[in-house]
Amino acid sequence: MRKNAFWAVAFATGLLGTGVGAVGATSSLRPVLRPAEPVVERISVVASALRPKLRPEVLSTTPTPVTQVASHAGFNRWIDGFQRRAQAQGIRASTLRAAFSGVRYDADVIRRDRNQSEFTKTIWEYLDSAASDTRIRNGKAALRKHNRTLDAIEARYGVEKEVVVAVWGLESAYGEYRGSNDIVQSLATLAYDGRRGAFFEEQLIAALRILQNGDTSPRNMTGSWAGAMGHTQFIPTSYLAYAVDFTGDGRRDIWADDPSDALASTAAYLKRFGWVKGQPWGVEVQLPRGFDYAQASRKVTRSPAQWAQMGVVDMRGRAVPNHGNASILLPAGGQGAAFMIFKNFAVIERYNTADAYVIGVGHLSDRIKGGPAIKASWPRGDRALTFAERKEMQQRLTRAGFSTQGVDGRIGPKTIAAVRAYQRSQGLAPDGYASLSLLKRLR
Ligand SMILES: [Ca+2]
Repeated sequence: MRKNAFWAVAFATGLLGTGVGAVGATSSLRPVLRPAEPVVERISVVASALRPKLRPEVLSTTPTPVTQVASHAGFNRWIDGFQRRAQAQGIRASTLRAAFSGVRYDADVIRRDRNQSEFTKTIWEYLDSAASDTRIRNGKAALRKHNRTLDAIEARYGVEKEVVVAVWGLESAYGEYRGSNDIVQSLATLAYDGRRGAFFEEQLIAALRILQNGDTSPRNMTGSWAGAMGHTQFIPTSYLAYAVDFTGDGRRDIWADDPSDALASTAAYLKRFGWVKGQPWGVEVQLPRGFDYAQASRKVTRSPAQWAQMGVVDMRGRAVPNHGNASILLPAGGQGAAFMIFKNFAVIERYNTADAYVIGVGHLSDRIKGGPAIKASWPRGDRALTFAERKEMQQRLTRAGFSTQGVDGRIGPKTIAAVRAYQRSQGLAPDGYASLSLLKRLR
C-alpha cells in the first residue's frame, strides 16, 4: 500500500473524471477522479497502480499529444472489428445496433484524458473541499431526505448510512454531478484511442452486457467521460460484479434520479470488502513528544491500548476505544494531523486508494454524523510538489545514496522509505513526508 507522504491528490480537469466506485481495472471499485469541478473533486492517485479499483485510474501513463490522435475515419473501422470481438463474447447484434446508434468519435473525451495531469493538491486543500461546510450541510440534508431508505440499506448491509452518504457526496455531490456523457461513446473512443485501450475495451464490453441485461437503456446510460456511472460512479465491470437492485423492480438502476439502487450498491460493495459495522475508519490522535516516526507505518499495527501505552491517545487525552488493531497515519508528516486507522480504512481504499480520498470520505461521514472538525493544524505554508519536482526528488535521493528504486514521479512506499532514511541521515524526524523543504535541502 502506498501512501503516505505527500498525498498528492491529483484532480482531473474534466467534469467528473473517472469514476468511482468502481473501478478497477480489474477488481475493485474505485471511484475515481474527478475534475476540477467546484463541487466534486475526484482524486486520482498520482501514483498508484490502479488501485482503487473502482475507478479507472486516469492519470497514469505518459500522455500522448492530442495531435497524434488518429482521425476518425479509423474509428468506424475500429467499431466494426470491435463488434466482432464483442459478439464472440456473447453480445448480440441487436444489442450492438442499439448501443452504437449515433455513436461517434468524441474528441472531447480524448482532450480530457490528455489533460489530466498535474493538478495536485495537498491533503489539507483536498479536505477543505471534501468536508467543506457546504458539503457537510448538503450531506445532512441528503441523509434526512433519504433517511428511510438509508436506514434500510444500513440494516441490510451493515454499513453506516453516514459513510454511504459521504461516498455519495464525494463521488457526485449527492447526485448533482453524475455526468452526462454517453457511456458507450466515451468508452469506445477511449478504447479506440489506445492509451489503456485494453482496459477501456473491457469496460465497453461490460457496459454492453449491462444494456443486454436490460438494467437500463443506451440513452440513459450516462456518466463521466471516463466511464464512471451514476450517483456513486461505478465503472461497468464493478457494476456487473457488485451493483444491487434494492428497489426490487428487477433492474439495478444506478442512473435514475432515485439514488436507492446506487446507494445500496455502494454499501454492498463496502460490505463485500469487509466493512466492520461500528468500527471507525480512523480517529484523530495526538502523538507523544519524541514519538518514533518509524512506528507511523501501515506495516506496524497495535491495539489501541498498546498505542495508548506508548502515549498515542485521542484528542481528549484518552485511550482510543478498542476497535481492533490499528496503524498510525501521518498524511502530512509530523507537522500535520495524525490518525489511528482501522481495517475500515482499507475497505474505503477499495473505492479509491488515495489516502486523501479515504480520509475525505471518513471525515465527511464523521462530520455528517455531527462529529468534530480535525483539530490539528496542517503545514499550510507547504504546497504540493509538481510531477517534475517529485521526479527530481527521487533522482536526488537516489544520487545521495537513498535509492527510490526508480524515478516515476510517484511517492510510493519505496520513495517514502528513501525519504525516511535520508531524514535519519540528516538528523531530521523520519516522518517520510516528501515536502518542498526536503527537496530544497537535497538541492
Ligand atoms: Ca431497482
